[in-house]
Amino acid sequence: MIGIEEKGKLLCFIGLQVMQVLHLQPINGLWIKYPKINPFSQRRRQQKLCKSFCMQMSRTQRIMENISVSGEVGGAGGAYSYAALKRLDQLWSTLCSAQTVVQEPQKVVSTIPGLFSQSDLAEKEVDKFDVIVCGGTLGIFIATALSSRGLRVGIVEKNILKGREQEWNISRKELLELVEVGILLEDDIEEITAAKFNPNRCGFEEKGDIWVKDILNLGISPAKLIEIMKNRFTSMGGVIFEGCSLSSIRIYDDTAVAFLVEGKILSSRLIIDAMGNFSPVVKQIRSGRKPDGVCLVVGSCARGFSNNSTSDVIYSSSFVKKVGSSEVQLFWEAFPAGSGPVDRTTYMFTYVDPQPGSPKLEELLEEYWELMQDYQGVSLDDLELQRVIYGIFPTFRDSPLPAAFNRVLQFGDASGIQSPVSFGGFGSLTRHLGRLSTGIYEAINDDFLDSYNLSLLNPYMPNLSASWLFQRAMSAKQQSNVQPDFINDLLHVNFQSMQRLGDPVLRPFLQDVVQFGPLAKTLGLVMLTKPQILPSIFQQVGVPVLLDWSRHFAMLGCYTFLSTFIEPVIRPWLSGFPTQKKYEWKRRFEAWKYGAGLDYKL
Ligand SMILES: *[C@@H]1O[C@H](CO)[C@@H](O)[C@H](O)[C@H]1NC(C)=O
Ligand SMILES: *[C@@H]1O[C@H](CO)[C@@H](O)[C@H](O)[C@H]1NC(C)=O
Ligand SMILES: *[C@@H]1O[C@H](CO)[C@@H](O)[C@H](O)[C@H]1NC(C)=O
Ligand SMILES: *[C@@H]1O[C@H](CO)[C@@H](O)[C@H](O)[C@H]1NC(C)=O
Ligand SMILES: *[C@@H]1O[C@H](CO)[C@@H](O)[C@H](O)[C@H]1NC(C)=O
Ligand SMILES: CC(=O)N[C@H]1CO[C@H](CO)[C@@H](O)[C@@H]1O
Repeated sequence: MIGIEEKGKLLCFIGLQVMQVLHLQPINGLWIKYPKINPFSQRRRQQKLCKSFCMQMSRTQRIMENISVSGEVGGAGGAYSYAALKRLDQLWSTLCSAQTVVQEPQKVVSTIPGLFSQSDLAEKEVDKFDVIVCGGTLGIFIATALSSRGLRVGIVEKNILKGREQEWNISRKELLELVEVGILLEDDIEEITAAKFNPNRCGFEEKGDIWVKDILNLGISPAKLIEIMKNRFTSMGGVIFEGCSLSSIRIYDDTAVAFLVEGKILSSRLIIDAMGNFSPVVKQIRSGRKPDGVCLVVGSCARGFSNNSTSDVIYSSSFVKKVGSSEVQLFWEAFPAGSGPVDRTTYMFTYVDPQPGSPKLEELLEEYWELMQDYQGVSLDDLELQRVIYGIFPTFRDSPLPAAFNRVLQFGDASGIQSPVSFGGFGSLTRHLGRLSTGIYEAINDDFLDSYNLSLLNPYMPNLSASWLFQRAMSAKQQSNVQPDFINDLLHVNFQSMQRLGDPVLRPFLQDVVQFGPLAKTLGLVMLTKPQILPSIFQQVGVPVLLDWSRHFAMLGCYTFLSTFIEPVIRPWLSGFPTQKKYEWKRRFEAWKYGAGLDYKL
């Protein structure tokens, strides 16, 4: 099979020959017949022709092939070469064209009744651990936290375990949560911070801007952070199996055994699945079902910008736009990059339904090159591109994912605990790490490792479910009768109201935390100031989604009440409860508190 590049070259060659014979030349899109002339100018013309043919290559391909992609590893965006982009687009198309099930998933996990015995494995050597974490990039954090409590932990990572070059953005407040868990030192924060930026803008094209401070205002180097974690983890006796992939898992009554493609066999009491959105275990649990919504992200990091000390947390385009064959609402983010004073990362993202006709990543990138120049007020010719970034983030309405098997727990993006609006996987990890490391440690200590007991660690959270509505509200509907500028308008009204209500309302929201009081106040104010927007909201998201949302909103209120008033009454009795009840109640308290976003302190 010949690749796209060869095809392009072949086409170019054939085209040239044909044109030579016919004496044709393209001028302003018309094919003009040119007279026979001397060989010298003919060669010049030939070069020009070749250039115009090669322009048939997409701009994205030309740009990506001109950037060296050495040394990049997979992360949220994957390995950033043009071939990798094509592969991801292929996967995305399959997902879009599927009915409900993308692909019958492979059976990775199987349950085997009875106790594990070495003789089942024909005397093969087995490494013994308390916990095995599959997927190292986010998994290293929980692995380190559990090691620091004295457990023997192993990590299975299919690449070399290192952070990508592209920075993660986060607030200091969130990093301090890692310090609290005890896996990061305050001094480390300075070391890993590559860029700081303030103020931060929430912009709405043609409507106005809202400025905040200290929101997602640090660019940290994942490479350095992961390096620090890695050293800490191994110094506590942790073992990393790099370049190893999970092949299958067998669950016995007393043990979970992981078989690696490379032939190693690891046994443990608990396996933590931190393999992200596309984890094969998650695919099996969800029976290969297609996601309910998807966020597509494209972007780049480039040198040559001028105004560099501010960031855009979100910037929404004024109108929905046609990309490929569907209408999308585009949003932007821009952050100064740590690699140099005039470097900047800009992202363009959109929420779509995975259905035939949804835009491909390459189509979005083509749009991005054009629009980014207006958005940032620069010309692409003045920029030196360093890397191109893209990713697909699926969401399922029923998140977080409860444990489906004994002894296997989803963690991080695999558990679906991140916000369906921002997909800040690392931000959500920082907030839940303390809760999860304590909970997992207790589960291991007291042997609460069956699926029921483990599910208490990934409980229903009304704040997460309520956020689903926001994603719906922000994704353009095909053939709708709402105004094309509706989404931008809606966001602007909401942000304006939040700003009027002050920091206790605006700040948690911008850090992905949905709370009952602030949400109720914001909605109240929006209805008072702009009641005429209501009918469009109904049309945009539909009555079923709104009804479902009202249920989660009510639960949010309920959890807030339980956490504020009931928990203090029950907590003093906790120490007298039997172990199993104590474990259950502790998890219930956490579900109330986190489900209502009450762990957030201003
Ligand atoms: C390719 O990259 C180099 C170095 O970054 C740059 O000077 C050159 O203009 C680029 N060429 C194209 C066609 O983008
Ligand atoms: C840079 O950003 C600041 C903050 O928005 C703005 O006030 C200033 O006008 C900008 N400067 C330029 C040159 O765009
Ligand atoms: C912003 O860019 C200018 C050059 O355009 C540079 O002198 C300055 O240090 C940069 N500021 C920051 C905060 O990176
Ligand atoms: C939870 O774990 C405990 C301790 O292993 C066990 O006794 C109990 O049956 C489990 N609960 C359920 C519902 O399986
Ligand atoms: C829900 O609350 C938890 C705890 O505050 C927080 O970590 C999480 O980001 C919140 N999620 C959403 C979508 O609000
Ligand atoms: C580079 C990077 O991680 N950018 C992230 C900044 O934060 C927002 C919101 O959490 C994310 O959506 C971006 O991907």
